[in-house]
Amino acid sequence: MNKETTLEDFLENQDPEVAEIVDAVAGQSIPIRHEIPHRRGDAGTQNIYGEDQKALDVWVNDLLTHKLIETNSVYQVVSEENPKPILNPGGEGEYTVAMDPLDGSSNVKSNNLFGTIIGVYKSRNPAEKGRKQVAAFYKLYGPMITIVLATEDGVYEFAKARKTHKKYFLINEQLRFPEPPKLYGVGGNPKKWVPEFRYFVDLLRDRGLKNRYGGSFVGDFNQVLKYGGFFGYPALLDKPRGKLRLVFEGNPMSFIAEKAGGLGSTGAQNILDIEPREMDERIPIYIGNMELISELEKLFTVCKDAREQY
Ligand code: P6P
Repeated sequence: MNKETTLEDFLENQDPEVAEIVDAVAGQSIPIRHEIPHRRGDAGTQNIYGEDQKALDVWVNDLLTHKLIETNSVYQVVSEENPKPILNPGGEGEYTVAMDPLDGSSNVKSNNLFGTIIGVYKSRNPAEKGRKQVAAFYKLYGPMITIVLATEDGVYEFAKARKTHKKYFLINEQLRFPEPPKLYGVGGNPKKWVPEFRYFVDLLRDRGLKNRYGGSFVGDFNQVLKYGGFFGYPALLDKPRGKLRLVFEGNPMSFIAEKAGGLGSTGAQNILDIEPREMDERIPIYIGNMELISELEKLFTVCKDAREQY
């Protein structure tokens, strides 16, 4: 595919409904970018996790939900910012979209990276296993606005062009986590990491991987995808399920990771194989180069077995 391929060109070869869904989100980049300076504060409301919502969280959530339902390909939108699924009023559509409309919204205050995470399912079940996704993508608001899109046949990256608000062009295709891994980023208070995880992070540092953590999953994942390495929001001593959400964050990003030759794991199992028990389920997330994630899983297993001996 030549480098001047546009997102529209690429989507012509995809499932038409998936294309409509990607296009609905891609087309809102400029309105969202322009709205950011004017919605920097709190909304005065809370999401389903009881977390204070930013004004931009609510605005972007409402905008993208409306644009997605408007396509008539989408039967329902499940969002981190909505207490229940938003259904297509006409009962149209065979697809479910799971989204974190503004991942990393606390970074708006500091003007750091944030973005939108989307998982696409050809199903009317709002809580399918992540492996049932047919596509997943994220939009990253950085120096460039980019879309990283995973379909069945690989991971593609598009950059927002200077012209119309819908025009993006292909800048990377068949993205894979580079080897050797160069970066690691880990959330949570290190004092609350379990000992074996602290040992693993020390291993990464001793091997010369550089610490890069920016406070948004979408931004921290993107740099691991580009430089190779590891991102984790781990189980914590006081929060054994960690912070990040299975349906809205773990599943889409693990689908992308797997299509890029990597792995998303809870430390005990592949995230894509988890049967969601509730929409707001949190899980520990370890994601990045396959070898590193597998090494951590083995370390956790050895420590668990050792504990169970005595
Ligand atoms: P902390 C953003 O709020 C988020 O959900 C993820 O995007 C990010 O990885 C994590 O939480 C950051 O959490 O505890 O570092 O603020």
